[in-house]
Amino acid sequence: MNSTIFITGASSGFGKAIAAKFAQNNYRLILTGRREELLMDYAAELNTEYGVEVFILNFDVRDKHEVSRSVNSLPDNWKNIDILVNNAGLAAGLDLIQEGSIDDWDQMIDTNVKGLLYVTRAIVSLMIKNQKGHILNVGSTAAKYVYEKGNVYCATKFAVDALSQAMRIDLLRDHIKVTAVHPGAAETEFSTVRLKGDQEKAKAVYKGYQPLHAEDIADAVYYCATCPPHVCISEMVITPTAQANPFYIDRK
Ligand code: NDP
Ligand code: 8X3
Repeated sequence: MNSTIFITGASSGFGKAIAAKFAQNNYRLILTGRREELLMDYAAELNTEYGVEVFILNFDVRDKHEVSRSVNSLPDNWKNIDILVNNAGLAAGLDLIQEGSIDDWDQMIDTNVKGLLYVTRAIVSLMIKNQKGHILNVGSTAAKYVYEKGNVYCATKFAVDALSQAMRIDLLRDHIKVTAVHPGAAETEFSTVRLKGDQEKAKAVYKGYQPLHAEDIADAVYYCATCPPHVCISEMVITPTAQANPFYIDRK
């Protein structure tokens, strides 16, 4: 049977591009997210284009009961998960800490940190049974540097970095690889979500330089996930050529 990949946040951006990349390479896909209709349409598209099997799970990563119920509901022939990509996440707001919205903070912490933990806990026991697997966590350059108004978002991504290191240690005995992929600026729905639907401000984030495409991150994830069994990429930081880090962008 072909290998199976479980992707959170597959309705948009990186998750969607990762799904396409693995579909092109004949993986069986488990695609998850809250927007069920988008996932259903995309599953049909991938199935038609690449002939791959796709299973949809529709849940909010913040709800630990929904997460475990959804993962437990997988039919037996979908439970041998080879790769988990913890990608679902968001930034909500861009505010000084003294002006930040507590609801935004809750949403980011609950999604980016607690959601990632809930999904990992549900899937890792399936991998441990097989004594193999690969978890790839999507962090960010915001996991490496804190910038003005990035406060809580950066803190959640620092946590993703720390948890990736911790998982790599704890799962060593079970032969499970753990990789953190840390992208820089990429034009997806990310900035529109962060800026609460303000398309103009979101576009301005990427003005004057070539940001990453979601497909660039999909290629990186695919590379990390297809190294030989004895090779584990611990982490990969990927920025646009025009970006050195969150502070230095060569805008023309
Ligand atoms: P998008 O907004 O395009 O995609 C985010 C995905 O996460 C969507 O599929 C969304 O699905 C899902 N998601 C969000 N909240 C939840 C939730 N509560 N439960 C389930 N799924 C959820 O952004 P990106 O593709 O850019 O972001 C993907 C990851 O990459 C995030 O972790 C982000 O922090 C990180 N990142 C992004 C960068 C960028 O510049 N774009 C750079 C570095 C890291 P749905 O709404 O259907 O639930
Ligand atoms: C997204 C990249 O620079 O907006 O994680 O934090 S940044």
